[in-house]
Amino acid sequence: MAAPTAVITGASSGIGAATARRLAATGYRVVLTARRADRIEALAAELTAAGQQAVAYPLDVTDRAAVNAFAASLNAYPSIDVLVNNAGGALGADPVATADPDDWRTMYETNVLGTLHLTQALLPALTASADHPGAGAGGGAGTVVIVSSTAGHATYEGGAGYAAAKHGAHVLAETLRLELCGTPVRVIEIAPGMVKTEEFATTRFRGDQQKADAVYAGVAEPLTADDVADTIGWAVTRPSHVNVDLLVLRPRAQASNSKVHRES
Ligand code: 8X3
Repeated sequence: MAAPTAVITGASSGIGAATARRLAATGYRVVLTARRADRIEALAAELTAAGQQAVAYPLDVTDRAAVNAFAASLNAYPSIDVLVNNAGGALGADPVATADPDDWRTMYETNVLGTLHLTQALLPALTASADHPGAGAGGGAGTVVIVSSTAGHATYEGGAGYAAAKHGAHVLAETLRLELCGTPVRVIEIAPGMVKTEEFATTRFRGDQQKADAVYAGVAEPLTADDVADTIGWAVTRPSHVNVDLLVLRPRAQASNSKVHRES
């Protein structure tokens, strides 16, 4: 049987790369997309050398024409079974009074419109996909994963632009699930809290390492990208009639967006 295919956006680092590794190890053929070709090509080569199936496709999720061309290129595969909308991220942590509208625009474009582009472009293939191993019988079993955030469910000071975008991603997931009810495609939202990755906070603070480090200061064990990938891998490998609508995960030391236990 041909391996099921999973498309992962933002696969160049962090949660996206970890998810690609996890799904490839589970037996998926993974299609890695991100803007940075060198990174996804290196990861695809590494997975391939380990006997797994991986290809890289450089892609900017905000470029609709490029996303359409990418979707057309996937016709070569027997099926597209899983789409993990992971590309996104935060820019800035300024109060509403002084935040940069350009940051907000970029966050909306990547976190919301990027997810919309990929989902629209791949939905026909996901709807037509054959059941993956372990799934129940049926004519098709596609899975859309949306990696949102705890910022998609509550806000915090300095977080309005990011929280607004992630609330948008959450609403997209909720609405899509309603609209696809009765079709063989399920919609899974994974909402991570504090995850320490190599780039999330440094990108948010534009390379200011002190500010980035302060996010995790004193937190014994923030989540890792692997923790989130493990959860995504679990959710997508449930039988196809089982839908994990929404899964919120945080480190034990974080009880809410703003209540975090820090060792002094
Ligand atoms: C990341 C969670 O708290 O940095 O999506 O907004 S937070």
